[in-house]
Amino acid sequence: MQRTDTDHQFLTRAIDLAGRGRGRVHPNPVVGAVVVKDGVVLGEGWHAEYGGAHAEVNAIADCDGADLTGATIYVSLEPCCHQGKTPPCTDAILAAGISRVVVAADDPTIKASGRGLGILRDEGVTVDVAGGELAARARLSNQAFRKLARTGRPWVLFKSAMTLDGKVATRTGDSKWISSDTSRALAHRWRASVDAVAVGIGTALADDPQLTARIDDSDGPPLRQPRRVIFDATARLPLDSKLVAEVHTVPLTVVVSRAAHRSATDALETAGADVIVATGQNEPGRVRSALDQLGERGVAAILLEGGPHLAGAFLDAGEIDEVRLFLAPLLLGGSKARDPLEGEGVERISEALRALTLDCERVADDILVSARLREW
Ligand code: AOF
Ligand code: ZN
Repeated sequence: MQRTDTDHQFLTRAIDLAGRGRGRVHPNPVVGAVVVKDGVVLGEGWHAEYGGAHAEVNAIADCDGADLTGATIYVSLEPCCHQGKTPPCTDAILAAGISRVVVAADDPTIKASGRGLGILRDEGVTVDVAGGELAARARLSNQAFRKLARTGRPWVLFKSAMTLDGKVATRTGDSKWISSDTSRALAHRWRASVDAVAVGIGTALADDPQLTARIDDSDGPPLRQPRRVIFDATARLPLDSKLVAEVHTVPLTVVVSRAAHRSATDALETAGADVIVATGQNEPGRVRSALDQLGERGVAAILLEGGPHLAGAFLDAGEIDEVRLFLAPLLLGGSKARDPLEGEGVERISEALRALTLDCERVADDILVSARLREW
């Protein structure tokens, strides 16, 4: 594309505006748009509510009926051309008489992926697609949406809290608490930002957790509650667990294997749980099968909280997309103290999964290390 400083500036603005929809449009993408004519911004918009008007439509409406002939619209995602919950944005752009469309990222959904841009070009609109850093930024803002669109499986964020010697529990299994209150409150915010929180049955039996998003901030708005997902091959989750007790307040999915007894899965279903039968020859295969079925249920982002056995199976399956690890200033020692990731692992360093990015920040007494493993 013919890049100018102004293109860069307005496209950056569109990507910034997209962020205003974060947390409100999920699992749809965050999208922002800016309409510019003769170097003057006439309108700005973003996708603000799930099922609501798209960014382009809002930006055009914000122009208050100004003559948009010769105007350019900058959009962080390629415009849709399908009739979904709202009419196609390509129609709105053409109807407004806009002459040029500048796009940051592609939309990988089957019904989009270049079609809207083709329609616009056929109608004589100049279409420019950004590359480089702006395109990457726009793609990063919609990782869950993109992975679900491309693979049918949700994007997975693995979170763990470990000691300086890399342990997540003592040799007796004690793990309360490794990270600071502040770190744990942050993790509760992450829960509120995903569609599902997943743990293995070992963790569910040991801790009897609720897995809801809770923060001691009575002034703030109520947190969005993710579905709880328990990987429980033989359906051992007790009917009197807190997870089952709250099933009518927050949805609960139990992932079992074919080895689970029908009587146990029936009892869970009768109690109100959603039961998924994961198929596959081994644990990584069953993880992928479960993710396929969760994707079909519209789950786009999962926070994986362990334990080590389940997290290892996710890693072996190649299904961890990002990790966030709290490093706490503790040392446990002990060869039987637990590591964050079990499973098979790799044989050679040359086969190791290498993070694409690595960042760290101080959170109270802990250090938070974040790494992106895959980009979509
Ligand atoms: C755009 N601009 O602001 C957004 C787009 O069900 P709907 O009608 O809301 O359509 C959702 C799909 O539209 C979504 O999966 C994605 O492909 C695209 N999102 N497209 O042109 C926007 N939010
Ligand atoms: Zn649209």
